[in-house]
Amino acid sequence: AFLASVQHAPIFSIGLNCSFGAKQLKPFLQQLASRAPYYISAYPNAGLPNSLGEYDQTPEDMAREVKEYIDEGLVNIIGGCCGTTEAYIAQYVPLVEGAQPHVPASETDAFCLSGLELLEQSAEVKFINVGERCNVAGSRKFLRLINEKNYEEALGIARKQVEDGAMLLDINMDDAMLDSESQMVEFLNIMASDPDVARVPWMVDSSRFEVIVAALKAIQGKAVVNSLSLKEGEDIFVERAKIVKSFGAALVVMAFDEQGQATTFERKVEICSRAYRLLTERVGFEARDIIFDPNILTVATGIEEHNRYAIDFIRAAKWIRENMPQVHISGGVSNLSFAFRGNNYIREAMHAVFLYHASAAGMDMAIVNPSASVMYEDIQPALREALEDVVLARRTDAAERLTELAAQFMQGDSGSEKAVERDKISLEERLCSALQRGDESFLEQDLEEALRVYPSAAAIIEKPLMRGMMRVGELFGEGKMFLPQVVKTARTMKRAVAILQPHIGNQSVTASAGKYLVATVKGDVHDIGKNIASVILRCNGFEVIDLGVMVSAESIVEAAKRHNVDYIGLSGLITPSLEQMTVTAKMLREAGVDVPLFISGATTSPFHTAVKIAPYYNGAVFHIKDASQNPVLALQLATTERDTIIAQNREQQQTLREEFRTKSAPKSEVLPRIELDWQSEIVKHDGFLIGWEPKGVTLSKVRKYINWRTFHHFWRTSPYTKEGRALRAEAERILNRFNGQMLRGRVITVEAYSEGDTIVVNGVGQSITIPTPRQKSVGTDGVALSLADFVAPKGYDDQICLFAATVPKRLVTAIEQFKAAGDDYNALLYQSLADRVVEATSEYMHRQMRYHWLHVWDENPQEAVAAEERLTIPQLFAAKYRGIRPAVGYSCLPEQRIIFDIDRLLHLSEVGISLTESGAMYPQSSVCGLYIGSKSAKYFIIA
Ligand code: THG
Repeated sequence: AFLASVQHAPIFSIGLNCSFGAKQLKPFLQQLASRAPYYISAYPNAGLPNSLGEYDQTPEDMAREVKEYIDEGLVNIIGGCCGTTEAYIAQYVPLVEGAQPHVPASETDAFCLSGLELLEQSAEVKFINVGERCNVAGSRKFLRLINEKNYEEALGIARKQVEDGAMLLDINMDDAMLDSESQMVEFLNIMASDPDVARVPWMVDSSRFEVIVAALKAIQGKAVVNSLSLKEGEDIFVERAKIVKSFGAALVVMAFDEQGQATTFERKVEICSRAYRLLTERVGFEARDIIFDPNILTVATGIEEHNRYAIDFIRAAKWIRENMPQVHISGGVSNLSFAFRGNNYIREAMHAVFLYHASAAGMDMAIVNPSASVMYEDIQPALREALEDVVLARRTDAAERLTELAAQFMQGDSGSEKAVERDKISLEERLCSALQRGDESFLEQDLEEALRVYPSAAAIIEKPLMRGMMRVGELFGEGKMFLPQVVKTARTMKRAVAILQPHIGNQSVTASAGKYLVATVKGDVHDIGKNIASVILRCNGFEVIDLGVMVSAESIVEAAKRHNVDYIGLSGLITPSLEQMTVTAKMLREAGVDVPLFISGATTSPFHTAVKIAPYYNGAVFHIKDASQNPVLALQLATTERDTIIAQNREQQQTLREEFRTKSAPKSEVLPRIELDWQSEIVKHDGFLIGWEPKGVTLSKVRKYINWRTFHHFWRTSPYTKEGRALRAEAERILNRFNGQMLRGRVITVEAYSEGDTIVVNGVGQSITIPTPRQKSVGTDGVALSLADFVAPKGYDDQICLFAATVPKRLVTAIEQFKAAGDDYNALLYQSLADRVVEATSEYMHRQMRYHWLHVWDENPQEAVAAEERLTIPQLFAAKYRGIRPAVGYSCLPEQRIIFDIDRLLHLSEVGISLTESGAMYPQSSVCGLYIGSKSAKYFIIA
């Protein structure tokens, strides 16, 4: 995309900001040098930064690499950026003396447009199709959505066209009832926010030039203007074309002039030739950026003068291609078939026939409905002949004959191709693939058919549906399917079972891979990992009994016995849940349950499982690191490998237990600690408790603080793949709906001092002691750290902040509603977003607090605030600010119960957070912790 913009943007200098060393920059420079018609100035870093952010290359090393640039003629100016000094630059002076500077590449002849990505016409991409559906004059639905300001669905129309293969999108807001100019700009800005839609170049379609100019200002890539014509004479045409050229856009010219629309071959040719001369001679327009539209007009209307409209377009295309070989030829194809409105199959077939002939004549672009699927080759011969009679004007009665024939092909919607394709595959295949694609459009119809074919409803679940689910499980295991798709699949399965439910009655469904009970233990509300595990288990053919969150040991025992389950999975996030898991394991043993027990959740570990759970249970106990591993292990246990796996696991746990005994032997040595100069470290105390809340601040404010990397990590997608981009776009659309929701959070400043490995906080009339365990061994700096090291001892008047944040109420309600409706996919998606939103909120709150604090912290407040303002979002994510923000539950702040003490000072319920008996926060997307502001605190790594 960068190369595309360099090549064609109407600008003279472009900076590319990237932290590259000379070696890393070189391949990029080579591409740039061979393709861009510009002089190049390069100033690489002294290599890539090492893990400390320093640059290791010497001037000599770097000069060696830079010499290659000069020898290959890649640059006109050479310099140095991060890590370089005069000593480096001095090395380049002899290298450039007498050297051959870079000669700018000549501009390519290829026709290029760009959105976020380059669209280049080439031997492979000869024909460019433009999506017509974002047009208020051409789509009733789009017009309605724009009128209702339902931009989300309107954007969906744009996205669907790209999915259907549109390489360019036409956007038209010309409606008498709309303020076209502002409407155009508003919608383009929304389109720009969707990475799938912004990927392709855009064509701005308006008969009003002000609208076009406003649109061009809102577009970053190389766009197409649709259109100008000679309707208002040469001067206006030339003046406007100059403006279009100044934006670097390509231009559609319609075959209109002062006398009106060109309908005949001669008039089309006459107007296009005249426009061509004006553009190339008076405007200096590149011929390859000109697109002629010789008017596609409606045929088969019953009016004789219309009979030659199509053939005259085709002939004109041929003439233009021969006489002005560099230009492009386009047209709005759907106009052709207005006479057959209501018969989409005939319309699509007519378009296919027209494009077949017109592209052979030289047409290389078309505005079309990208979802059209009728192929020239697939049209029945008799119909094709009738269509060609019309398009090529071969018979005077062509229109009548086609009208007669068309009735047989009457079809309301353009689902034609789908229907045909579906007929080709077996029922079982159809059901299987519906599951795999998570597509419910024909589910009911296919299941009805299945009920007639299969002996029972249960058999349908056991055979085709389970097979589909198993295939999904396999594909996911092989990394060929993505988590979001898998979760969607599970939704389709649920829907299928719901449809079959009335027919199942008392029949038992048996093809299950086993019964798997899952629960988040008592005192804990975190269920996102557990929910993913359930979905994946279902995809692998397990019958999942999900007991939900905060489930007591008694309920787990009761359900395990009642359902006679084959596996039990316990999940929990906070440290008290570890204890609860032990309690549950013991109670299961007492009840005589000994099926394999799976332990998972953020604070669980192989160590804890081996030492604190396995000894208290009769069956095998496995620690699971990743939710998606649940079914893998369960399925393995169902094979003959079972005994070996269990024995291995038992052995490993024995080793861990022995390790634990030797490790936990009391250590006498006192580890070296850090010594800080408190005078310069701490926040000066000003005697008052400060409280702050993001009052009246909406979610929109914190969207830029959302760490999307973490989001993609959760969903195991890459931000750069199609799946990843689709997921991100979906997430952004959801957030759009919550933009106006109020943030919820609170920060207070309290007096604090350290005492050994604890921090003592003095609130109003309350004193709390926060245990901050010291690291068990020394780090690279030779000391063992505790959070308390960064709070001054008694007598220094130090302060820290306590904070808590949660997500807007409506987001929580939405998650609960999806859960209640059994919609796993949306529940997970919203939950994973809520987790990011609360993190973003605490990032924002922390930043606000630093602003308030910095003037008391630093000797030079202006500088301190300015430095803080300069931090980029990635720098914030990398915690490059002053101070740290540990949250309760991290190993440096492990005591969950301190949350009850913090609650007494912060009053969490006023923020919207409630606590379980174990100190878990509800909503589960909540955080609570400390801001510690001492200067050196940033050296503490919160893990
Ligand atoms: N040349 C150029 N630009 C153009 C056209 C052209 N822009 C507009 C138009 N013509 C191309 N776009 C469309 C869009 C939709 C339809 C036709 C042309 C269309 N719409 C259905 C109909 O009217 O039957 C609407 C159905 C619905 O409401 O969904 O056919 O020629 N340069």
